Amino acid sequence: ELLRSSGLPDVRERTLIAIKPDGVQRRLVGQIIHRFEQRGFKLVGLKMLQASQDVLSEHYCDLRTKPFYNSLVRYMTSGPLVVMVWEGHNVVQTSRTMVGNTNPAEAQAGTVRGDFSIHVSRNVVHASDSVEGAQKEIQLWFQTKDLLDWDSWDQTSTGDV
Ligand code: IDP
Ligand code: MG
Repeated sequence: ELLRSSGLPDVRERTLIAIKPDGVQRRLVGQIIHRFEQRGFKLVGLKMLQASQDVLSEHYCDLRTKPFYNSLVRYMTSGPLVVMVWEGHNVVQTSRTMVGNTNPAEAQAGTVRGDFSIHVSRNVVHASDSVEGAQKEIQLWFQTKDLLDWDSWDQTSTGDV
């Protein structure tokens, strides 16, 4: 169902986006945030942190048996991450499109990975791959109190602060 009874798009969907250590090292934080703001999504949570092995083993639990798993954890703990929750209509699927293919060699130009990376082991950004996955990841990385449910001034009737 695309529209709510108000006629406005359903904006309650949320996804987890993380700028990986290479993205922080390469000073790409601003450009990546800019793309999500420009697209029209709403930032509801943001923090910079050094990830623990425990959180990463949960975050990447589906990949534990992969040959690259240990190097993936080393990469993800090699420096700070910027972890964010973005909200908006269809944000999970649209973010995946904006981020591009896992393998930068196959990521389209215009996507984050297609514009900023060349190798799958340094692909700059994470984006949740399903609505259910996003809910799990958001719970893993954020406490509910740190997600802010704010209204856009341009959606209130008077614009008064
Ligand atoms: P995704 O990040 O596009 O959702 P996943 O398959 O969930 O891709 O893999 C998670 C992360 O694991 C990738 O973003 C990438 O950093 C890393 N990764 C995936 N496949 C490989 C690989 O073949 N070699 C090295 N790292 C990989
Ligand atoms: Mg994934």
